Amino acid sequence: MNSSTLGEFLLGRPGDFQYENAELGRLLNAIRLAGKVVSHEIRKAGLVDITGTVGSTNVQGEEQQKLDIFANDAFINTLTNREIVCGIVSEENEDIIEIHGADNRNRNKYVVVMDPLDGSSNIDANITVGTIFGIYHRISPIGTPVTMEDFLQSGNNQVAAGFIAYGTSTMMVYTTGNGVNGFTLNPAIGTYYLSHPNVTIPKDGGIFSVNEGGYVHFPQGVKNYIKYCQKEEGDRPYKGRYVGSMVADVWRTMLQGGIYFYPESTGKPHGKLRLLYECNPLAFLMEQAGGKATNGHMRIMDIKPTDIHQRMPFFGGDAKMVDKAMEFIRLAGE
Ligand code: AHM
Ligand code: MG
Repeated sequence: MNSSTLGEFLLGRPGDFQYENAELGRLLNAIRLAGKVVSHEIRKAGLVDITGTVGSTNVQGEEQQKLDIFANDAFINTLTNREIVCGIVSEENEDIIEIHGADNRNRNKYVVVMDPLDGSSNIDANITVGTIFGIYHRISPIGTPVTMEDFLQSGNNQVAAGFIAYGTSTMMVYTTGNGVNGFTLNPAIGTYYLSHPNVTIPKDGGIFSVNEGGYVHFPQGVKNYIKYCQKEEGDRPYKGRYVGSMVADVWRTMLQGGIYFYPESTGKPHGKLRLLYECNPLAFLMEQAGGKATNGHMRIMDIKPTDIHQRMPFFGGDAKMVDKAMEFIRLAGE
């Protein structure tokens, strides 16, 4: 096994970053640190009764925090303190979080979009949850306040993206556009080790992953595709797997192949997943692992966002399987 740590790996790949290497390295360092803090807190869930709702008190009489708020604060504080980021969009905050910098001169170059704790409703059942992040170079001039346009960039402009999964182990998986690498945290010493170099989605994984509970509300093309996956023919029926934590479903897809999708439905005309901080970062990873990510019609990363919390249907995974799903959608005329 390669024993490279995440820190060594970042230092050893100076060509990885389109922009200032040292700064982006520092930014990824901030994210890996916040990930350790959140991981530590999540590992206590159930032990110290920390999964309660905001406002409740624990046995010591201290106010409890929901873990997604804890994670949000941990990432915002860590990113703010490092003086690299001029703004953050988080699933937990309605508005842009502006970071002016210690001297109040808006000198920082990057913006971060994040879902600090995706799938948090799964925590009580001891199921994997994750932090998803995307990093962009700001568009507005340095020295001016961050603007909405800095965040409404298409996923193509991401300079790095990834996730931290808090599962059976804690992992950080990221890309800077030069492939996907995964690092596993050794909790005893607090260090991430390279455990999954150059992740590539296997072809013909034969797994489909969707919340079939929504079947009756899906568009006809999606229904037809699900029937195709279930049909006894050739290498089908495919196996069905659905965790309900996007990070876990996407990571399994990247390791074992297949397709993960969250389509639109009658109740959710744009699906559920958020374009900026769920779809785009995971689409970047999918593509960098040799797969594909679309909204059923076009590449996720080509979409120009119109709203920071915009929702988007998502079909990601093995390119052949995503193409097949899109073919069914096209044939149904949707
Ligand atoms: P969240 O950001 O509120 O946690 O919602 C996103 C999650 C994804 O991780 C997951 O794929 C999806 O919601 C599951 O939704 P559903 O329960 O509708 O299948
Ligand atoms: Mg989410």
